[in-house]
Amino acid sequence: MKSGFVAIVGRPNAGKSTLLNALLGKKLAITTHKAQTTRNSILGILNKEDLQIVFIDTPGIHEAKTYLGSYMNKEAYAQANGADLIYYMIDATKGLNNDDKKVLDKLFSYDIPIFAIFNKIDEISSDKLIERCSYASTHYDFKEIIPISALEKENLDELLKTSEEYLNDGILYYPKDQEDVSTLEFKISEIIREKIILNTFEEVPHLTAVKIDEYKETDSKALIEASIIVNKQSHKAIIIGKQGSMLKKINMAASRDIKELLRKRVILSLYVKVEEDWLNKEKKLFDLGYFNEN
Ligand SMILES: Nc1nc2c(ncn2[C@@H]2O[C@H](COP(=O)(O)OP(=O)(O)OP(=O)(O)O)[C@@H](O)[C@H]2O)c(=O)[nH]1
Ligand SMILES: [Mg+2]
Repeated sequence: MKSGFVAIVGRPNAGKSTLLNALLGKKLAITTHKAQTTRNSILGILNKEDLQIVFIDTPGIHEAKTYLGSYMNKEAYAQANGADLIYYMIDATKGLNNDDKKVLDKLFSYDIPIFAIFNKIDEISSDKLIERCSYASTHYDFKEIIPISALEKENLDELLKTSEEYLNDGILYYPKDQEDVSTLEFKISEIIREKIILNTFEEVPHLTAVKIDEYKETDSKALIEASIIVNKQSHKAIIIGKQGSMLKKINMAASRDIKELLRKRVILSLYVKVEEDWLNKEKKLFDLGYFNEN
């Protein structure tokens, strides 16, 4: 029996959450085309005969400008530091740059095997890919360099097979039938946040959070009340939209996905609340589930 923890880390938008979902064959983490979508670490447990890999999706490491940003970076580093193996995700269409260097210098100091995962190979020529992979292999001590497409599920079998070699004979960390550890409230709040990110622009997605205030379930339906926390009054107007049109759009899109998750009728009520500068208030962040355990 082999088992272990694999942390998926990297810069924002590299495709970490897409990879987690692809490896588990279900949507455990929200993904969008905008950077800094993921804010918490999200576990996905892959169970096979004689194998259990706990994958940990983490927030993209970036230059933090708020407490929330620092929390996100700290979370990513902490998860990497506790793992048996680190996948360093690189957007192959961009390659490694100076921002990666800072992150990698820190990750390599942990003395944990690191794979360079070149993602999005469906969008790049093989010449460019070879050039970028060879740069990675000459400049860093990656144990393996593996090109994949998380979106097209390309080369994931190879990734898994190679990863197994770096795991130890171990114990079962979770029951064999468990695939994730996220609470229902977390999953629902993330679905709502995804719809906000997809429907709003510029700084608004980054300055918005979601909190589930009430959750009631009967056999036939779920009643959910959630607050959308915004940073300032003008953002409240944006999220509500003309005659409530934006909020309605977010509600409809979220309800559809929540219904699929719960497999029952969903009555979702959304309220928009202004909490000035919530991203820099430790207590507020704690209440919203943004705190480091380690
Ligand atoms: N073409 C292509 N796009 C991809 C691939 N993997 C991910 N993407 C896209 O890249 C964007 C970012 O994906 P995410 O999975 O949200 O990226 P992330 O690394 O989790 O980003 P953060 O959570 O912000 O750090 C999305 O639009 C994905 O659809 C891939 O293999 N090929
Ligand atoms: Mg993500």
